[in-house]
Amino acid sequence: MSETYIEETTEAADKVASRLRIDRREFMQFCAATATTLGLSTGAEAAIAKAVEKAKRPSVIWLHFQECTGCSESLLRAEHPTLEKLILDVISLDYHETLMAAAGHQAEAARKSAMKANKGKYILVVEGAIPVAQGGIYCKIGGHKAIDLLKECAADAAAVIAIGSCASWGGMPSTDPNPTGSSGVADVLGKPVVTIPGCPPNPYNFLATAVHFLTFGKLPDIDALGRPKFAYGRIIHEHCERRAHFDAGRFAHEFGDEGHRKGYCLYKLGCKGPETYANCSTIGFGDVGESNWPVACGHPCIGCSEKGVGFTKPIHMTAQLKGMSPPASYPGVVEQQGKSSFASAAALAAIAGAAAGGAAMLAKNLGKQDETAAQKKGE
Ligand code: FSX
Ligand code: SF4
Ligand code: F3S
Repeated sequence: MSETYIEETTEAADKVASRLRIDRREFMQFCAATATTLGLSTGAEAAIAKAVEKAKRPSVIWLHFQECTGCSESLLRAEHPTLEKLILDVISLDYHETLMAAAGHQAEAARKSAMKANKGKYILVVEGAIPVAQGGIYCKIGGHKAIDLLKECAADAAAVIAIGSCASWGGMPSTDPNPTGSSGVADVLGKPVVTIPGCPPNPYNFLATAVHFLTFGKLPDIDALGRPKFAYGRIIHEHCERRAHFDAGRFAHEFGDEGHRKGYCLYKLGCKGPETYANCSTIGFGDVGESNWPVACGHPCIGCSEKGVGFTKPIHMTAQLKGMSPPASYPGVVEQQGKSSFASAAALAAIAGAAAGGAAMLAKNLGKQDETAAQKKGE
């Protein structure tokens, strides 16, 4: 990095820091964390700092439908005032029903004028599911049905972002029998949109998406479900701090039992980490340091961000294992000596034949656990 580049970055960071009345170091930490969240290479934080300093804040129209406002709450918690300041600095939040001072006709006028002034350029953020049953009569705002309001606002938007599981695929309100026909934004609009699922989603995933738009003039790469790959490219289980226990076959079997108190893997309590794509295990929540996410707090992941898992599968049903890779490249954390069960022998044979990969190692571990339980009972 050249000296001029460093000077320019420092100057940009100083400007933003004084604009937001925060510490420059705090701002640069944010830029570095965002660059890391986005999976960008070293030096990208400088580009982000400059973009935040220079770019005209994109106008954001934020709609609320069937939801609990947890998505907005998670973005604006008092625990992370820096995040709140940055969000409101990075975007120009021109319409947001729960945050704006205006009400009634004034609020409607604010929405219309922001849409007109930024036609084709504003970002539409949708929080909450859209009820489509019986012509969409179950949710109305300012006299408009949610379904109509969504279509009207989406027509002239530069990009549409569905924040939270409700807007992404129906989420909690779409739970069977779904009497109001709660649906996700993409289904209602009939075209793909960027989705940031989670109930609530991690605020940094939204902010990193907005910063990407600001820095590179486009939204980040997404997968087939519209999820930014930087955040939803891998399953939670791959980076879980309890993963070593899973690999070694050490599980909690009941809340409060010895395994639970020792921090063992929560798979047998129904953890959906092995079938949920999200970065909860790597970035955590709440800006209070590491290990602040459901599994670290002792509760199995319920797969709140994954369609077909969260609010669909019973919480204590064991997860379907996806993308399992055997820990063949490193030794087991605690290998039992001597006895081997039929399951572990079969699994080892399968590994030797390189046939069943992760599933085989899993069978070995689950077999070992059962064997340990049997030994304890003196069988
Ligand atoms: Fe709530 Fe948002 Fe859940 Fe839904 O988050 S936290 S019910 S995803 O739309 O407000
Ligand atoms: Fe972590 Fe859950 Fe995977 Fe166990 S099953 S390692 S608790 S994500
Ligand atoms: Fe949700 Fe599981 Fe993350 S419950 S917040 S996807 S750990």
